[in-house]
Amino acid sequence: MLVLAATLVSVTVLVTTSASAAVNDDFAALTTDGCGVANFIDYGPGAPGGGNNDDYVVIHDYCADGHGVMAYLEVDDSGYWFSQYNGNGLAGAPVVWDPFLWGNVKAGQKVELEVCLVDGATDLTGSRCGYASHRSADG
Ligand SMILES: [Ca+2]
Ligand SMILES: [Ca+2]
Ligand SMILES: [Ca+2]
Repeated sequence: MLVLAATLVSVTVLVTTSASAAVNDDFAALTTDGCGVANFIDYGPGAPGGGNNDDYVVIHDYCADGHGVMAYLEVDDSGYWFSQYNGNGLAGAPVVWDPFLWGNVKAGQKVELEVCLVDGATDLTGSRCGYASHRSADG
């Protein structure tokens, strides 16, 4: 029994110190027609060849509708929205975007995502915008 208890303790330590925190804080924003989707990924395989990544966004374009997809992200009501464009179309690859270059999301921080259909990367008047927010449980 003593051996078993020691094993359980070591497993617990491994889990709590893993880079992939215990609570999955994934969430997504969708355009009103579902053609544009921005998925916040708490932890997982990031950009191809880049290895695992703590906190990033994947921007999907699910419709061959002549529109691209723009995703916007804000942290803790900072007033500053980062943005990233996916102009690859339905046939192209989703865009893997890491706006957290200053550091990863911390426990208790609020992440807001908005996603719109746009006509080119410089289109400031997106349409069918959708919004979602999530407060991270454990970073
Ligand atoms: Ca988490
Ligand atoms: Ca995370
Ligand atoms: Ca499209």
